[in-house]
Amino acid sequence: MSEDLLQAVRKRCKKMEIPLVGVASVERWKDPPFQPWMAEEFYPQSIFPQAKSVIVIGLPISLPVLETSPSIYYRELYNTVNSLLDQYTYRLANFLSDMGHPSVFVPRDGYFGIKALLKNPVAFFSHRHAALLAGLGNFGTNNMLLTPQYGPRVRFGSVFTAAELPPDPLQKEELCTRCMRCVRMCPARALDEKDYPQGLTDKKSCTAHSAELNSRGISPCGICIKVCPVGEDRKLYGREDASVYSRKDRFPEEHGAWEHVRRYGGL
Ligand code: B12
Ligand code: SF4
Ligand code: SF4
Repeated sequence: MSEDLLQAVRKRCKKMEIPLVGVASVERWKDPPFQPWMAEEFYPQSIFPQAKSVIVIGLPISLPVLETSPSIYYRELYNTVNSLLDQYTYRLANFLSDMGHPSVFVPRDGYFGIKALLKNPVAFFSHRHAALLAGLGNFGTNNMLLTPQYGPRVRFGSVFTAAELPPDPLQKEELCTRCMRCVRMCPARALDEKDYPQGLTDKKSCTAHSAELNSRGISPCGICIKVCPVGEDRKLYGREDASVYSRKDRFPEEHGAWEHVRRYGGL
């Protein structure tokens, strides 16, 4: 186990302003924390047989931008974060490979547009499960991985590496408060009240809603991550009171700003 190498990776991530970094040993996929789990062909060592560790990074989705969703503003942020995730994980993989540890990045999504998702809404690797096993958070009723720092408002990217890095401890405290805001506010009724993985997102309804927004240039939706009360980021933006989304009478300035943004840039 190389503690020094891990420190070098962390230093590199800090230089790139990556706030969340976690490490999982690939053995963790064989000893899942809950059932049902994914098929073995989705494990990192099945995709990259040299893999010994997975490094997962997380970049935040700024709450005030997400609050304008559905909008071109959130879409642009989503694209920016996606591009950074791919660039950072690509660079981290090369950083490790250059030091003699064969490594590869995994794209943050991995599908050929919404049509491919409508055909089969599953990718070859799950970053949510990787982030869970790297100790970055745990699952919420909205099927997203919640983190203490940003709740579900974080996107993940992963690096498979042959280096044996010391793994991070799993997040012990359950973060989801089961408030059911995500379930109530979902415009496609794609979520139910059961905990993950008993209650799974209705991928068809969510994807169909996303396809409709995409045809107007204002996907993704993201309401289920916007309304979640978990995350330190809510304090930073003065958003502890979640009634802000339903009470236009009490928050006219905020609603005015979101409506303004939504009027521009889409179809
Ligand atoms: C396909 C996809 C979608 C689809 C399908 C959604 C879904 N819930 O799977 C659509 C378009 C609908 C979608 C929507 C959204 N997505 Co999306 N999506 C993905 C993507 C590309 C692949 C997910 C995947 O297929 N993983 C692989 C399979 C193996 O895992 P799985 O589907 O989770 O589940 C398997 C196992 O867990 C197991 N399993 C689990 N439970 C059960 C139960 C039973 C009975 C059985 C038999 C098996 C089983 O079998 C499943 C199938 O093999 C990932 C990126 C990635 N590559 O990880 C992002 C990702 C999951 N999405 C993300 C986000 C943020 C969203 C949205 C909020 C949109 C947005 N950006 O604003 C919504 C939220 C929807 C929701 N609440 O679930 C983030 C999540 C971040 C986080 N904090 O968790 C990800 C990780 C992207 C990223 N790089 O950060 N998404
Ligand atoms: S992204 Fe939108 S449609 Fe999909 S589950 Fe979340 S709230 Fe529902
Ligand atoms: S909105 Fe509430 S129920 Fe949904 S994931 Fe967040 S804490 Fe859990």
